[in-house]
Amino acid sequence: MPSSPHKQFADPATSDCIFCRIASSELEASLVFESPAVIAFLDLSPINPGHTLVIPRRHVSSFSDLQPAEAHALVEVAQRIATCLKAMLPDCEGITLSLADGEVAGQEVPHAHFHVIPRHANDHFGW
Ligand code: DGP
Repeated sequence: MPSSPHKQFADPATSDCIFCRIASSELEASLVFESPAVIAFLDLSPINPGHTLVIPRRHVSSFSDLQPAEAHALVEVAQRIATCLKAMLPDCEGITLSLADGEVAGQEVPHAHFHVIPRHANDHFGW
């Protein structure tokens, strides 16, 4: 399990949240970025290689409930990761940035997160 300088003690209120457990290093994930407010890691079921999730470290279910500074930090990290993915992946010709807010919108994990998805010609991704 990777050690993190930002490791937090488990909060009983969020200990059943899979992304909180990743943020506290209780569960393993392939981290690509971390700061005191935001972490990013590879999606377990990637649509394309490099598919990354960007989450607030604090447990917030809905994007609408983020503090403005948290929302700005998420977008900034998502942009940095998009830039890196385009530079690093030879077949990455573009990026899909998406966020589902609420079950009806397709949100499966109730901890706000952006998907940063590398795109290439003929990848048949139909969101
Ligand atoms: P959404 O449907 O927008 O809530 O996306 C949830 C994403 O989270 C989905 O693409 C799969 C990913 N995911 C679910 N559980 C885990 C996990 O334990 N580890 C990682 N790395 N990703 C996960």
